[in-house]
Amino acid sequence: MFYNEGMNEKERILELRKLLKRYSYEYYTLDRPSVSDYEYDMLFRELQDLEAKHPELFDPDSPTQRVGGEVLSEFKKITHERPMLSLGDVFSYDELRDWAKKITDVYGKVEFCAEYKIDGLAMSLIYEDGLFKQAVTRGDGTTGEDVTNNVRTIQSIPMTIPYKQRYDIRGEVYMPKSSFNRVNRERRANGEEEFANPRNAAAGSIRQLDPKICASRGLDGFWYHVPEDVNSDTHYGSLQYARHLGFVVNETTSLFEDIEDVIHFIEDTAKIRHELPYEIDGMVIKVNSYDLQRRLGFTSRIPKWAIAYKFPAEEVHTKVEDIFITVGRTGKCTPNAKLTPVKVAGTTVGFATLHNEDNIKDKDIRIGDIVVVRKAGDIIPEVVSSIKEKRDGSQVPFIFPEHCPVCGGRLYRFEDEAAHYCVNTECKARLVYSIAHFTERNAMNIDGLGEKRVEAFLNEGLLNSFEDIYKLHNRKEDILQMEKFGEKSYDNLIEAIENSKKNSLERLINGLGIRQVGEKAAKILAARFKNMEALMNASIEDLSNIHDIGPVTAEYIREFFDEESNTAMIEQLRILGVNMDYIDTSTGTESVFNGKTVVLTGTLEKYSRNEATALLENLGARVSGSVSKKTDYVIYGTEAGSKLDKARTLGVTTLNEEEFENLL
Ligand code: 0OX
Repeated sequence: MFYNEGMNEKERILELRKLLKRYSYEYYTLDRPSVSDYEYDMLFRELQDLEAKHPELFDPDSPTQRVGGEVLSEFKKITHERPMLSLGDVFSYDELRDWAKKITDVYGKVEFCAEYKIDGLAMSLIYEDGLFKQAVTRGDGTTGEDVTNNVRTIQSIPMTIPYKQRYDIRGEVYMPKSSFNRVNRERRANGEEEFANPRNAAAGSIRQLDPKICASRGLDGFWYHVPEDVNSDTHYGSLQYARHLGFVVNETTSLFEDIEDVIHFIEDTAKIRHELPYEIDGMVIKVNSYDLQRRLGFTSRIPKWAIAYKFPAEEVHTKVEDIFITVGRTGKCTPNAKLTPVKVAGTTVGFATLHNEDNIKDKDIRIGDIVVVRKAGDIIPEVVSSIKEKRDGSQVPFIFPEHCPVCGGRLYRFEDEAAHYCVNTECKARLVYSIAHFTERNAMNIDGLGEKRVEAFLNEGLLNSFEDIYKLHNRKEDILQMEKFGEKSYDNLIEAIENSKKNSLERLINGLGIRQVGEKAAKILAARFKNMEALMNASIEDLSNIHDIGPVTAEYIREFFDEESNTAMIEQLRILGVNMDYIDTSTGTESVFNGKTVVLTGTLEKYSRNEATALLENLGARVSGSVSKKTDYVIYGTEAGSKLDKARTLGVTTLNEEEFENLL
């Protein structure tokens, strides 16, 4: 829409970058978008296409570079120029009053700044010459980790600011509740362990070596501390200036002259905190004047001029009406309490996990007990304890069943494990989950065969295994008799099943439901082994030599293929026409770099670092920042240094630019 006919592509690139930066600032920082998501996406794509045509115009600050760049093999340790402070905390208003009194007794009337305590990950952002230079985690307060590549993907953080001196601003990177729910939904679908709370999820995302993963997690940030007074002699003033520079400063941050007013603010916040789109676990109260902050000073790493008031974990009482077992995809049996519904931390809770047998025994939780319930990390409901004084003799201790509630098979509790498992691979509970996982979008992608339908088909005796999916066309009559099944949906289902036979190998590997092998690991395995046969023959050593496949996962994979019923199932799938080969969509041609880990070092003559990276990634390689024994190739240019030496010491294949080109 801003396109000017006479404009050349270079000008258009520059214009698009400017436009997209503005839209992104309006959307992420101001929360006030002026164009639709669709318009934004179209402009973004146009810029991506033009940049691909003009690699010579590469700019690390382009909006397209904020969706995840170079993959690292470790984070660099960075010493903070000024230590990152911790907060002392209080748990009651009286303790808060005492803290304020100690200050006002000496200094008289004092202005306090009160702000939400965001439950995330403390971070320092460094700007030089008006450009974002580095993001470092708090670490131990003195030394943190360089997570610049990941933080760059947080769209609300400005990459340029109108302030030319070195600028250090600190705040909290957090995961909004909406992202947390989405990420956990995806993890559940992939059979991965869910994050316990948004804080863990944010920390787990920031610690990803591949920034694309971090970018996909929807993190955000609030900025609340400028250690050196810039353009203001108060904390509040420096936050207003930070907002002017483009940072997201929490709007609720407020000034008070009386600690009693601070307490009212805390009380009001406590009432609405569960409705906020992000988690807060308390409030932080700071002395506003920088001068007074300096006079008050510190005790070790804790400033005397700030304090955290922590919200108490809300606990409620309710009755355990029953205890029942659920069986997961891996056969793991989890005991759960059915509760008389009760409101806690913002939602009504009717069920709570009891984790395992030992937990029930240790806490002596009985059916009929009145129990204390709270949400762990304010998210997942859990039973804290039973109230023994409220027993009337009708309570019944829970005896962990010896048999699976779904298939009746024996339950096993393995040595050193707290959980019970149903090991019957034909167990219906396991089957429903397993088959639904097999058909899922990221796996075999069979539309029309979700969990509900899989269950219905199982009940009708139409499905008992993965193989049965590919025999469903023989059961047309039976299927058409089922409720909500017309000719059209039958045809669609059969077509989706037929199409799934042509899937590339990684989808099948993901669908098999091997422990710890989700979408990402499946891709790596498919790219490396190319066909099912080779993967099935891989040794634990072959597998754990692959970057990103740890020794435990390697063992799970080997175990899976050592099980005869699994190899027989795969053979059946092959006979039924399911493709067992990797289809390389990166270039359509086979490349020696496909599935390999490559490190670039020194200066190449014909390619910039980014061009070479893009080229290799298109060929299916993973480009890493450091050399280890898992590296397959080190490609070196002039002035290559320690990485090349290390590669030679480790016996990793090294290629100069000419050799690299020959292999291309
Ligand atoms: C928060 C938060 C944490 C930083 C340096 C001295 C006091 N989690 O929201 N810390 C601080 O301030 C510290 N403020 C906050 N709002």
